[in-house]
Amino acid sequence: MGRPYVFITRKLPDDIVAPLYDKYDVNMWPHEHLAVPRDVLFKEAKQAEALITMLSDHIDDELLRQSPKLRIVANVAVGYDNIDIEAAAKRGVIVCNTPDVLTETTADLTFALLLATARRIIEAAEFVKEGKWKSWGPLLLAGTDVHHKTIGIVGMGKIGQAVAHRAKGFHMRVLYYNRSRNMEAERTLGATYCSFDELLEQADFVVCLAPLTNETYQLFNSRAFMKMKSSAIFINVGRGAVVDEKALYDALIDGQIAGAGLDVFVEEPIHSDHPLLQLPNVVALPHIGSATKETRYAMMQLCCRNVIAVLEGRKPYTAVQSQ
Ligand code: 8YV
Repeated sequence: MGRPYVFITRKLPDDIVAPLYDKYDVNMWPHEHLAVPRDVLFKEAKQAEALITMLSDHIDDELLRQSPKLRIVANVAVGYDNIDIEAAAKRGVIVCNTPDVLTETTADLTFALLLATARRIIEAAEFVKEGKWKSWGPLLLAGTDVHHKTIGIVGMGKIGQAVAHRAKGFHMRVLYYNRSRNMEAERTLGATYCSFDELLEQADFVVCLAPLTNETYQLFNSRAFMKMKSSAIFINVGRGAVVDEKALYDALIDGQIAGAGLDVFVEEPIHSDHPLLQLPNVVALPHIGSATKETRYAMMQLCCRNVIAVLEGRKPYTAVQSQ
């Protein structure tokens, strides 16, 4: 019997994949920043016992059906909305994600984006670099305060909790909405559980960290934006499709809300002529929530460890359960 075949859909650093090369026949899509075409993915998956995938790879029932040898899909992300986990479970394919290792890093970015949007940091930095700083005025690039305000966190999982922890340092009142109550966040951080509508009505900063599911798809629609304060800032580090982007655009244009900080979009990469990117009160980032060297290394490493565990017949470290 030959060695198991592992396909990795993006070029990963040599030192990360070295333990796989020792044991398996490994092939990597040779590009670091370019997604593997679907036909190549199908061809590779047909032979593979393990796939290491990115959010941009759609692992659907059709691909799983045509990949009879497949035993594990290890996704370099905590989210797994790119994978049909029911279909994988049906075919006995284990799906793994990368929880925990990215929690603090993603919470840091969430808070950085909140601060950047509230205090107009990107605009201000460009103002200096473009030579526009000629004088001083009392309201020049004035933003809005963050400290002592109310933050409303939608999706109080581990990342939500880490964001709440940071918010406490800014003396903020923390509200949250989640499919189930997070007693630890309530006990240790004084977070208050409320309905989605109450959160929208009361929060100065509405922070979306929700995963994309059938229930959360376009949760933030025109009705939701209408409920928010006209001074509210909307932050999304969850998934783009949790938001109706047209409704968000209209809410920003009509002054229903004051600004938005977005790390995720319906289509990624977002096209530079997208209407949202034309608005001065939108801060947009290229999905960098977990993007520090330390954390991305930890995520890739965890994927490799999960692959080795499954191919050696052991229990994976971080398998996703199908609901
Ligand atoms: C991904 C993310 O790591 O983990 C997630 O769910 O959204 C990011 O942290 C990144 O998009 C690479 O797949």
